[in-house]
This record gives sequence, structure tokens and C-alpha cells, in this order.
Amino acid sequence: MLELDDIQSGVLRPRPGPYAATYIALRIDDRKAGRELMRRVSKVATSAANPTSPLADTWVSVALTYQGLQALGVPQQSLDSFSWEFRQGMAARAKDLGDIGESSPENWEKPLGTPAVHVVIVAVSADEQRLEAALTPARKTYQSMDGIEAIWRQNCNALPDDKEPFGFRDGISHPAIEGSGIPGSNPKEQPLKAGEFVLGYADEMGGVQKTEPELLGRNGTYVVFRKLHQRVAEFRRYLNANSNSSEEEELFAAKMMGRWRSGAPLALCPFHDDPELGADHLRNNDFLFEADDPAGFKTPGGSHIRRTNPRDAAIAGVARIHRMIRRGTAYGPLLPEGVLEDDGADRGLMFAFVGAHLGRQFEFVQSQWINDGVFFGSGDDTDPIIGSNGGAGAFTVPRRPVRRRCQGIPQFVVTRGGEYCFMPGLNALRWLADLET
Ligand code: N7H
Repeated sequence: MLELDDIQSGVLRPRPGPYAATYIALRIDDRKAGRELMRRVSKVATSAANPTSPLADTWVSVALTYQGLQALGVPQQSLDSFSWEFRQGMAARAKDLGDIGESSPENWEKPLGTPAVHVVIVAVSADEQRLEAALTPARKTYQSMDGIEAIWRQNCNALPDDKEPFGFRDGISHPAIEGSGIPGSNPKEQPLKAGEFVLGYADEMGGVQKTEPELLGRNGTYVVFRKLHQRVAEFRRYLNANSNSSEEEELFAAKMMGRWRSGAPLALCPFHDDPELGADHLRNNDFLFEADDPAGFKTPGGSHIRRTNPRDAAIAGVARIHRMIRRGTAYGPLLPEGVLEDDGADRGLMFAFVGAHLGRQFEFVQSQWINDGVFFGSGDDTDPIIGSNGGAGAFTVPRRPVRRRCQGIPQFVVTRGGEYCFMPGLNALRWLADLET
């Protein structure tokens, strides 16, 4: 069984919908103050065992970068026991992640990607009033602590109907995890071993990830935060310019995603949208690909959801070892429907990955499945929606009698920054607070 009372709730429990959320990055200038901060957050961070929060309907999670663990005085031997990718940090991994050109770290929003980011606190509530009510005392706490500096903040707000800025319903597909008691969204997917998502348990390969000391990593997990700016007007213009009618435009968008904007999957309704199905969480993820649609006539192999989770489709490799939990939240104002000109506003997704294996889960999916097409036999095609293609993206829609080949797809998503973090268990937070080095 998973020790749910020690695992932070943000790891396993889906966020509320609708939501208001905030991400706060802190720098630790004084080791003792950093440890005191760990003590205080360990009291308000919610455990996965607890469906309610000590902070009146606001769920608080806390994660640390490698530099954050260093700033707290974690001994080198312990630091060395964390994964190699985490120790490098996201900015150092930029080329492999496709963060090049305008997405490269020198263009990131500061201080993201610099050694100054030590702690990331995420607070999620059902609405802004409740979020602010919980955050005001928290803010007073860290503002009054000498040696702790808040250096960055990003507010996020749910858009209507759980949609993200491009207009698609988000937050649908989640893996089931053995022993968590929290159901997955696809009844056709066997639950995954807990060690895929939480350190200290057996994973799909039979391995158990441990740190030195074991308590520090146990019940913790890696979290990837990425601020991803979305060029909504450009996405709309591209769809518009490549379709002859609004029906064709919607079908084209659905082919790129693998789902209609309502969330209804092409696998279950390939010709027409079905908004009722899209909103029905008992049915909208109940499908596989291979038996029904091996060549991608319904859901193209290159579409966003088939790339990022090929399910049972024939690909090079085994999909189960590349699964992830996602906790994305939208930021910025909605671009009003029908507007095709950019209004200059910053809008997009704070993408959050949760998983025990940064390398074979997040980095693999980002580099091999999103930014390459070889794994399903489509050369160097990239993800048509989020691929890092520098304006030269290509995408194939399988069709009879002839396929549709789209080239020169603009880059619709730009990385504005991000961090690799470790989200410790609650006992480990107390261990960090009690450090005496
Ligand atoms: Fe994606 N989008 O809103 O357009 N994604 N994603 N993603 N994504 C999914 O199932 C989106 C990103 C995955 O099991 C949906 O929740 C956007 C990254 C995975 O069927 C939608 C961005 C990575 C899945 C979006 C973005 C992933 C998934 C369908 C960036 C991994 C589940 C709704 C701005 C590194 C696939 C849903 C499955 C689904 C969108 C980024 C991964 C609508 C806008 C960076 C694993």
C-alpha cells in the first residue's frame, strides 16, 4: 500500500475544477531560515490521504530544486543520490528538450532557469477568494522571514469548461496507480506500479528508486514546471487558412489533437463532435488505438494525444514506461472567440509533470515523442500543436484515397522558463527542517 499520509496531495490527487492557482518561487539566502520555512510548510502541505486541506479548501504543495537542497545544507552524498537530470536542472537540458531559438534559456523569464530558484510553492483552490484568503497569512510568514526572498510568481485561472487557451478541454487523461485508491481515467489501462510515480516503491521495471538517506526520497517525486506561452491567434489563423469551412477547421484541429475541442476523442467519434461524450469523464478516455485504428485513420499517429500516450498502438518501445501525471493550469486572459490578431497578452499553460523518472518519462516524451516522429514511422515530424519545430513543422493526416500532408507548421508554443524540482514526502520535509549540517 502507498503511504498516502506522507505523500503530498498534489502528487496523486487531481486539482479541483474550476480552480485558481498560484506558483511562487523563493530563494533561500540563509540556511536556518530555509529550514524554518520547511518546518512551516510541512504543517500546511496537504497529504494525499486527506481529501480536505488544513488551509480551508486551498491545497499547498512544496518542491525544491537541486540548488534549493544545496541551500538547505543537504550533504553532498545525499545530493548525489538524486537523479542525474534533476542535478543538471532544466536549463542545462535545453537542447535535448527542444528549448532552442526563442525557447532557449537565455530568452526565459528571469529568474526561471537560474540558480536563484530554490523552492517552488504551489497553492490551488477552487476560486480566487479562497486562494487569497489562504495565501495572505502565508505571504506574511515568508515576508517576515529574513533570509527568504520571494522572487517570482505566476497566477493561473481556469478558463470556462476546463479549456486551455487553444480551446481544448484539458485535464482528461490520467493514469491509474496501484495502491493509491484514486481511479485512473481509462478503464482499459492496467494500473501502473506505484514506483513509476513515487520514490521508494517498485516500478514497472522491478526497480525501486532510493536516495541517501532513504527517508529523504521516500514518498517524494520529481516535478517538472514549464511556463509554456501559447500563440493562440497564430494557431487560429493557421487552422483558418488551411480549411474551407468552419466544420473542416474543427476537424483539422481535432486531427492535430486527437480530440475535438469538447474533449470527445476521435477514437470514439471520428466524424462529428459529441460534446456530451467530451464532458463525460466515465467515457471520454475509455479507448485504445491498435485493434480499431492501427493506421491512424481516426486518430493520426502524429496527433498530440497519440504521440504523448500511444496506449497500445504499435510503436518502437513500450508505452507503459513513459507515462506521466499532468497537473497543468492555464494562465493569462482568454483571447475572445473569433479574434485572429494577436493582442500581445501573455497566455498559456503552466505545465506540470509528476513522475519518479525524469529521464525515461518527461525527457523521453518531450524529445522522442513530441519532437520526433521516428517512433511511429514518421521521420522527423514533430507534434503539430506543441512541437519545437521553429516554423518548419510537418504533420500527416492519414486519409483515403490519399493522405493529407501539412508542412511549414508555425511554432504555436514557446517555452518561457521552467525548473526540475523534487517534491518530498512530509516526513522528508521535517527531516530537511531538522538538518544540522
Ligand atoms: Fe498535452 N492542449 O491543451 O492543447 N494535452 N499539452 N502535453 N498531453 C493533452 O487528456 C497541451 C504537453 C500530454 O493519455 C490534451 O487532458 C498544451 C507537454 C499527455 O491521451 C490537451 C500544451 C507534454 C497527455 C493537451 C501541452 C504533454 C496530454 C488532451 C502546451 C509532455 C495525455 C486532454 C502548451 C511532455 C494523453 C487530456 C493521453 C493531453 C494540450 C503540453 C503530454 C488538450 C496546450 C509538454 C501525456
